[in-house]
Amino acid sequence: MRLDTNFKQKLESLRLAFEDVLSDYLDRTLFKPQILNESMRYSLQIGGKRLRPVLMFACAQMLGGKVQDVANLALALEMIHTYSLIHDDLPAMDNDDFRRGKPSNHRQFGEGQAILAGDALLNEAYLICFEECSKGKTYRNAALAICKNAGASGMIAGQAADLYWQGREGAGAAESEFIILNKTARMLMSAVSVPAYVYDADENIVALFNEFGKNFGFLFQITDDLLDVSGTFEKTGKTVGKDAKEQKLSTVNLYGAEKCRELADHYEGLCHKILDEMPFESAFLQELVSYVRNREG
Ligand code: GRG
Repeated sequence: MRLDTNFKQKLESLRLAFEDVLSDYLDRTLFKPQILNESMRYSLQIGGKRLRPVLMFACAQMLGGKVQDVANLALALEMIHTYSLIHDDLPAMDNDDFRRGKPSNHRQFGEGQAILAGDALLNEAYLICFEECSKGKTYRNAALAICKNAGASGMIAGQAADLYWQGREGAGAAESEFIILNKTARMLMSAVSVPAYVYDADENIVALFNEFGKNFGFLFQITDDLLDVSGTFEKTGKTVGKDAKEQKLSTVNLYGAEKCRELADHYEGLCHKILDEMPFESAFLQELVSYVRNREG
């Protein structure tokens, strides 16, 4: 019970640490025209779990470093994540009217402005990554990981495959794994590997962090798919029940909910095991894994 309270306090304090980083950035940034400024801020500020920054900060601390060391890269990653959600919600993609419990960006500002808000967030994120590169080789490696995982060999590849297979016959486990690895897990691999790069961890440690991020990504996506059938709008902040209606290649559509619960347990176990193998104190991340397994939103 005490551990649980400590976990929730730390989760909240890391989330708030990121909100401070974001506020500082927004305080010193003003884009023109006003509609661009508003639409970018709208999606950055309407909440979200901030899972990727929290993971990055927790891994930095686990390696003996500080939140501040990776603050700008966490900001860049969350900006890329936010752009991907704006574009994913567009009528040409997932066509969703709600995100994070509020009207999605295009419902608020129109499709054209939503596309531009997403483009702007992606470009600003790359600008931050470039600026971080001036801190030296370790930061260049970290920035490179973020850009690779988000790009044509990462999240965009996953999204393209996801879109391709929607409503199409012939996809199985291999296609589903490709989508989850790229669309979901790569961004989480960035979150956990950036601190390892920044602190110049040896390559075995970087590989362990990436392996953890990958399995955490599978756990996260499978629980996301389960929430699409058993979650609520109030808790998830998005429309539920869409995967079946729109014939998505979700794990629940492919394997059924019962098997997905088993798969989620499997990936949860793998995440715990990888953390056990790490030569660091990992209590917070261990609890975060269980928290994601049991999440309702
Ligand atoms: C448009 C290039 C492009 C990519 C879109 C993010 C994404 C890729 C699609 C959204 C749909 C989806 C199921 C993505 C998998 C990853 C995922 C579950 C994202 C939602 O992340 P959360 O739950 O979001 O961390 P919050 O709102 O909490 O930040």
